[in-house]
Amino acid sequence: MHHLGATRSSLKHDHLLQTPDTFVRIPLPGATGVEFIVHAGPQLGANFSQLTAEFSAGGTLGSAPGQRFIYVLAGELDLMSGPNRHLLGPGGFAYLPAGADYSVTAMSAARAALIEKIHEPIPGGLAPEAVIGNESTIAEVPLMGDSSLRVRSLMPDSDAYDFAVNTMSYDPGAGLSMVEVHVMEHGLLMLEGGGIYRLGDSWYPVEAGDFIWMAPFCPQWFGAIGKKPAKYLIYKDWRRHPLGA
Ligand code: UGY
Ligand code: MN
Repeated sequence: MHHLGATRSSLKHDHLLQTPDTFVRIPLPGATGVEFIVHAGPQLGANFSQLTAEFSAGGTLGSAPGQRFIYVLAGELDLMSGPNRHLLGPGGFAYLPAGADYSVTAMSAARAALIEKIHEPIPGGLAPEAVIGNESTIAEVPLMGDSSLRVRSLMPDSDAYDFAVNTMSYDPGAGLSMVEVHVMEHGLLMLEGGGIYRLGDSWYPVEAGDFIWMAPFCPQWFGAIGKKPAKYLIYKDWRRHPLGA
C-alpha cells in the first residue's frame, strides 16, 4: 500500500522528523540477529549517532565505535559487563564507555534505542565509568518548577561524561514553558502519547514511535495534546566547551 508519496517525515537544514512509515532497516557489522534503523549520524550533520536495534531472540550486538548508551524499549536484554550479568527489561538502560568489555544478547524478541558518541575527554579529567540501571528507580524532577512536566536524568552529571540522556513526561496539555534555542543538539524518540513539536519555523504533529533530530540552535517547543500523557527519550551533548577545549 502506498500513500501517493505523503508522509509526516521531514528533513530541513536544522532538524529531521523521521516517522515509522519511512524507517529502513539495515544490518551492521558484528551484530547477528539484529536489524538497525539509523535515525541520526554524521551523514546528517549530527555529532552522535542514534539507532533503534530490533533483535530476534538470541540476537547479539556488535561493538560500537565509541561510547554507547542502551535504553530497552521492549523485550529483555542480557548484558554481560565484565564478569557481571544484568537482565534489562523495558526502561532498563546501560552506559558503556569506549573500549568497555561487554556483550548484549536478546532473551526474546526485543527493541532498544542506541545512542553512540565518540568521547571528548577533558585534559587531566576523569574517565567515565559504566552505569547500569532502570528508569523506574530514578526520581522525577519538575522542569523549572512545573510538576506537569517531569524529567528523569539517566546519566550521571559530572565532567567525565560528555552527554546526557533524559526522559521527559508531559501530562495532557503540558508544554515547554519557553521556545528553547540552545547550543546542544538533540536526538529524541517519542515513547508515549503525542502532541505538537515546533522545530525551526515548522510545527509538526508527532506521536509515539517518531524520531526527531534537532541541530544546535534549532528553535524547539513541545506541547502534549490528547488524553494520554506524552513521554520522550532525549539525548543532548553536555558539559563541553563550544570551542572543544
Ligand atoms: O533538555 C532540553 O534541552 C529539553 N528541555 N529540550 C526539549 O525538550 N526539546
Ligand atoms: Mn532542548
